Amino acid sequence: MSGTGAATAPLQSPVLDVERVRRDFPILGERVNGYPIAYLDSAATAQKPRAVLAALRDYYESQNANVHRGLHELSRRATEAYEAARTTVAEWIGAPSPSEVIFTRGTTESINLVATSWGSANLGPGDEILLTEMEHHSNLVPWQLVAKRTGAKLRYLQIDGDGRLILEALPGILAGGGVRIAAVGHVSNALGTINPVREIAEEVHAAGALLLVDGAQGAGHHRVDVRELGADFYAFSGHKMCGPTGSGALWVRGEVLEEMPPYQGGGEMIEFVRRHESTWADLPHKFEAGTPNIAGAIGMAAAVKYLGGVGPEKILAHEQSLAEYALEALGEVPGIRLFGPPAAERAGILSFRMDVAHPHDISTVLDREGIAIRAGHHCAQLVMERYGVGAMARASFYLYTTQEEVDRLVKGLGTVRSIFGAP
Ligand code: 7TS
Repeated sequence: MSGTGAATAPLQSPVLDVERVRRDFPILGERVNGYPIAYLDSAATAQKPRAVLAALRDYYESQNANVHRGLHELSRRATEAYEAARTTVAEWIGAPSPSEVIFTRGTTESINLVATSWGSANLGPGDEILLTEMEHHSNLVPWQLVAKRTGAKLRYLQIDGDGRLILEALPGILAGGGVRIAAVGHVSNALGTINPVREIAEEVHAAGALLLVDGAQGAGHHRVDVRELGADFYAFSGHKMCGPTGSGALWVRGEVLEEMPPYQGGGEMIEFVRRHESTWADLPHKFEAGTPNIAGAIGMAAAVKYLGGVGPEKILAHEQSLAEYALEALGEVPGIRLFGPPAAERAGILSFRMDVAHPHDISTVLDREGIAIRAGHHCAQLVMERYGVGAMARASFYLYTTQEEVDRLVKGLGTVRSIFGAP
């Protein structure tokens, strides 16, 4: 879209020194099909800065041992580093205490933990679980499973044509008195919508229910304060915020966590084991059965420190300015359909379709020019159903994304149009 006002804007982000940030990410120097990689798939997983890679290497080179067990020096080092990581991650989300933070494999495991442990203990026939049509499958299927087991019923908040939750329906749903828990995404991975979580929390709490926030697309992208948000549970993934794969966490408000039964049984989570019953370790270890992903937790903490050094406010401002730029530039591509709200209400996630080509074909053509996007249902089939489509193409941005990469995306869509026979 060269020639449009948007495309001739300065390449440098007004808030973030992107070129400097990019030097911290070795993978961004890769070439794909002869082009420098334009990685526009950060909502699936983020790239890793040198600081995270170095923390992982340092852990394995000078600290590796199992945690909480050995009385030897390496085990002490590993335990200290693992627990220090918990404190770093707790501070990142404003958790009042590190003992309220459980390390998990990621958002999916965090939500399964809540649905299984809290859900089994607190839900029964007549109770309701409130979800939204915007949720990732990770925030739907665990609730479907627990609803089947307990006899609880699922209710849904719908989405409007612009990708916003229809909050006007919330009081009516809550007035029924059946909702025991609401589970809502902080940021939609399919539409980019930033949801008004605090407003939802107030209404949900006034109705005597709890609120789980799926923070997979929130935690590494802007400042999160779980108390300010009013959440009772906050689930997030390390790998989507520049940490290693297989790392993640769940924060649970202390009073709620105290009452929850164990999720999995095994080593580390017990105090004492007898033949027919056992007692549980202190929080949060009661919820961390088996050898945890020690390196993952340490790498996730290194990612938090890195993102903290850049500044979460700057990251959000950068993503939003890119989203605004991209919405305008993509909006001028003939035959394009954009999904989701205006830039001010969205993160750096932009889903679209083209009249001439299926999302999979769009992605394949772009890949030939070194541009990586996601195509498919984005694990959000209720979103696809809402808009009457089977799949969408999605570009997603992070702190290392440049305007030039957005320009390449727009140009690439021109190639898609010419290949698929548009005039
Ligand atoms: N919730 C949301 C909102 C997500 O975007 C994702 C992953 C998850 C939960 C699950 O996270 P995980 O780390 O446990 O897998 N979203 C995506 C995506 O958009 N493309 O690939 C994974």
